Formats: sequence, structure tokens, C-alpha cells
Amino acid sequence: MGDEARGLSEDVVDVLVVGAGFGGMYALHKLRGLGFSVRVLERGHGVGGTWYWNRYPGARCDIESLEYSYSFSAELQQDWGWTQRYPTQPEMRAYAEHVADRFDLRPHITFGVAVTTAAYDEDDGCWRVGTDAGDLITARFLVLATGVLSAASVPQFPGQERFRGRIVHTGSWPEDTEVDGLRVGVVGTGSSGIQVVPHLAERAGHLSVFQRTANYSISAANQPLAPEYVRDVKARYPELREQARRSFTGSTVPINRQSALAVDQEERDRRFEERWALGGFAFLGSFDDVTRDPEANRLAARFVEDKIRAAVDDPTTAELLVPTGHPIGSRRICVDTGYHATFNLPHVRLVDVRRAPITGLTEAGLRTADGEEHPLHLLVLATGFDAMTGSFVRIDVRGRGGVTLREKWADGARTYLGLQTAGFPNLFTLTGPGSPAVLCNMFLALEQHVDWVADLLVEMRERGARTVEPTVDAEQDWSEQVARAAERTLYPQADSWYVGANVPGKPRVFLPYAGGVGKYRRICEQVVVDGYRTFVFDADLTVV
Ligand code: NA7
Repeated sequence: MGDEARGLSEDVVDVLVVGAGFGGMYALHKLRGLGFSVRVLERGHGVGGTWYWNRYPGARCDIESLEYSYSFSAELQQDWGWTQRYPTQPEMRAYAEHVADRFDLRPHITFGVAVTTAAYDEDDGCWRVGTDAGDLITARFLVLATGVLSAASVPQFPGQERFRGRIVHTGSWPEDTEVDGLRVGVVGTGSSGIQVVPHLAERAGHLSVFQRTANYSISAANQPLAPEYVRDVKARYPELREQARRSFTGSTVPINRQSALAVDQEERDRRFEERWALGGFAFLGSFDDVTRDPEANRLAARFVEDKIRAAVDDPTTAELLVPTGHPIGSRRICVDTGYHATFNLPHVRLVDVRRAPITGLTEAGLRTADGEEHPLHLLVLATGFDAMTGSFVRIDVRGRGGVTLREKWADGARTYLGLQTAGFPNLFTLTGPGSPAVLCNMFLALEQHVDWVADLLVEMRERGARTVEPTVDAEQDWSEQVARAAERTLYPQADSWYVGANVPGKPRVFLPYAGGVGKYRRICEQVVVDGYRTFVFDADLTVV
């Protein structure tokens, strides 16, 4: 047990929050302000959650800093100075530290302790939460702010125990990882791989990139923030934030409402070029139907594919880097700086592990099915996460009747609004499956969830209610709405972490709500206007 973890035994609080990322920190701040006693448990030794752990070289947010930040405090958003359009991981972490100090959050956070069990006590209507330090905390409400991309997906290769080099995962990058002059391999070419590769190439003696699936990546066009731009945004923050909250994607970058099929090629290319120059996700908003209509999507994809061919000198390598088999945007689009051009460097090699899969590790490196051995000192796994559900079900959460969350979600995660799941009273899953979180700006999503949960807790206090959970019907109806929203998009056509396809054995269910963040917000607001009819309250006044 770490020193920081001592003194927790037999703690009793109104609200226990798991995770001191940006969701957990805001939950702590908001609920304390409403008079609830709150404790946060965090397995890391600092705040920031995803931005605490993902320290690999080149880690950077793919949403603009002026949008990807808290809006709950007008003073904070005026005072904090972002330096670049897309914040780096160190900058995100510095921001997290600043927030923790500014709002005096640290005294209420216990670091270095992982929650391992959480059992609902039906007699007392509360949660009994256990940690890896052996502590037991009793809480009326349990808020899992454990992140949607925080449970690493780590493949086990045959022969791994023999490998004499080092293996690291991008999602928990050790600070002492040596790269300089070494033979380095990267498995995975999603957002993390695409970000880390150019940085490793600068330092490694040789770099092998093991690619199974090529992904679409848009140039970030990252740049230092111009002071006049920052001044303008800060002057209009209230209006811009509200616009983002009510938008489809959670961003203020407008979607061009024209169809890509309604204009001639010259005009289409002009629009695509314009959006390409803007950089990042804005590209998908080149036309209204890029993410919905297969033909419009193909036109956008072809434009990006030509950009890849133009960036890569060797035609064979270029063709390997051109994505096939999935519509652009149906897997999370990547945002990069110099990824494709990295393959022009003489010491960087792209290895096609779709054609010749990885068969295992040897003492000296990695072997592929064509019999080739790739000597390595360092193997970087940029292999992603058990997204949206992993961080919840890795805790042994038991609701009514001792049923675990893992059991309940065995055939696919079911929630009401991504926030609660029937049979688990007083448990809240921030940005959980069934919420739009990962399809929009995470800060906006977290603030909306925390505010909504806070309102519900205040409502319960006023009603004298002891427990709350959604009705089974409401949950069923929401699951159907989530599925229908996905069917109207091209997302389900791809094997991606959105559908759990990256985790062997995970049921294929489209996890986020794809109906738009503005619409989702309105639905949540209507639930309140309707007096929470879709929830069951237990009005027993017994207190824990
Ligand atoms: P992703 O996007 O899930 O990417 C993981 C990558 O790792 C992907 O290219 C996978 O190939 C590859 N992978 C995983 N396991 C293997 C094995 N066993 N062999 C070869 N290749 C493998 O994770 P990221 O961390 O990059 O990004 C996650 C999100 O974080 C991102 O979308 C942003 O929202 C931020 P596959 O595609 O499965 O063929």
C-alpha cells in the first residue's frame, strides 16, 4: 500500500469518484460545491487521466486546444494560455495540474490506488468499494470517471517471454524508455502509432512499422496560436461554447451543407483542398454527406489517398499506406504531422503484417509469417484500448443480485443515455457506452454528464430519494436508438474500436451514440423536464 493510500479504510462518503482525469476532477469540483462529500481515487500518481498516461513521444490531442478545455469556469478559460492549435500531452498535463491546484482538488484525491471491486449493498442502498490497497469505502453514489480509452489492449505474442528487448505500450509509456540509436518496432497504425512514428524515426537507429490496417490520416496543420486569434475566441467564448454544445460534432467548425455530389469536380476539389489546408477533422465536414453517403465518402477518400501517394516516394510503400476496405471516417480518423513522409527516410521500413502476420517474438526480435525475423531492441505497442467498456468492466462491479457489469454487458453494453444501467442503482458511468462522447469533444461531453448527474443528485436530495436507476424499458429503448443512429451512418461498415472489433471476443455492438451531441443534450434535458419518468427512485430515507 502506498503512503498516499493510507487512511482510507472504512471511509464513508456521499460520492466516490473513480479517476482523476478531466471528468473526475470536474465531478469532484461540482459535487463538492453542491455540498456533497466527495472522494476521488486515482491509480496514477497525478491528475489528467488519459493525458497522464499517454506520454509517448508526439502524443497530442486531435481537437483544438481552445475547444478541448473546460468551459465551466469563465475565469479559467480566460486565464489559461494555450500555446498551440493542438495541445501536446505535456501541455494537457500542465493544464490538468493547474486545474487541480486552482480549484483545490488535491486534498480530496487519493493517488496511487486502484479500485478493484464495487458491490452494491441492497440492504443499505450504497456501494462498498474495495481497492488494491485493501481499503473499503462506503459511498452512496459511485461515479466511474475511468475514461473511455484507458484500458489498454495488449496483445500477447507467442515467445514473448524470450524477447530480450523492451516492450512498452503507448498508453502507459515509461518515462525511462530509451530510443536513441536503437532498433525500434511499432505495432499499430491507429492515432497513437501515427503520432509516435515520426518522433521515433527522429531518434531510432532503425524503425520498423508493423501495419495490419492502413488508416486515413489528415494533416494537422498544427501551428502556434496567433495572439489575435486567441483574443477573438476568448472574447466570444460563451457564444462559441454554446454553439459547440448544440452542434452535431461538438465543434464550432461548420459543416458545409452542400452534397459532394451536387457540385462538379473542380468545385469539389477546391472544397477538399480548402478543408485539407484547414487540417484535422474539419476535412470530414467538406460536404454534408461525406460521413453518410457511400459515393460522397468515396470521393473524399480518393482525395486523401492521392495526398498519401504524393507524400510517399516509393510507390509500393505508398500503395500499402493507402487504406482499403473501409469508408473514410468510419474508423476514427487520424490527425498527423509528417506521418506519411516519414517512410521516405532510409532507416524507416513499413512491414505489411496483413500479408504476413506476426507469428511471435524471438530472443532478438519479431518474426512474421513469411519467415523473416526483424531484430529489435524496443517494441512499441500502439495497439489501442478496450474502448468505452474496458475501464468499467475491469473493475469487479456487482449490482443487484451480485450480477457483474461484465455479465450484464456480455452480449453488448446496454445503458440509458450512457450514464446508468438498470440493476446498478446510484452507479454513474461518465461518457459511457451509449453516449456520444468519443464522437465529439470529450470536455464538452464530460461537463454535460457531470452537470446532469449533479442535477439528479440534487433532485434526489430534495425528494428524499435513496437510490436511482433507469427503467429496463428506458434502457431498451435507448439501446435501440443508439443502434438506429449508427445505422444512418457509415460507421458500422468498419471493424473498429467503435464496434469493439479490436478486442477478441468482444460482442460487435456500435458503442457511441451517433445521433449528434446537440440532439443528445436535448434528449437529456427533456428527461429532466419530464420529471425523470424514465428512472425509478427508491424513497427509503435510510442513510448510509
Ligand atoms: P487504435 O486506433 O485501436 O489502433 C490500434 C492499432 O494497433 C491498429 O492499427 C491495429 O490494427 C493494431 N493492432 C492491434 N493489435 C494488433 C496485433 N496483434 N497485430 C498487429 N496490429 C495490431 O488505437 P490507438 O491507440 O492508435 O488510438 C485509439 C484512440 O485514441 C484514437 O482513435 C483516438 O481517439 C485517440 P487493426 O486496425 O486492428 O488491424
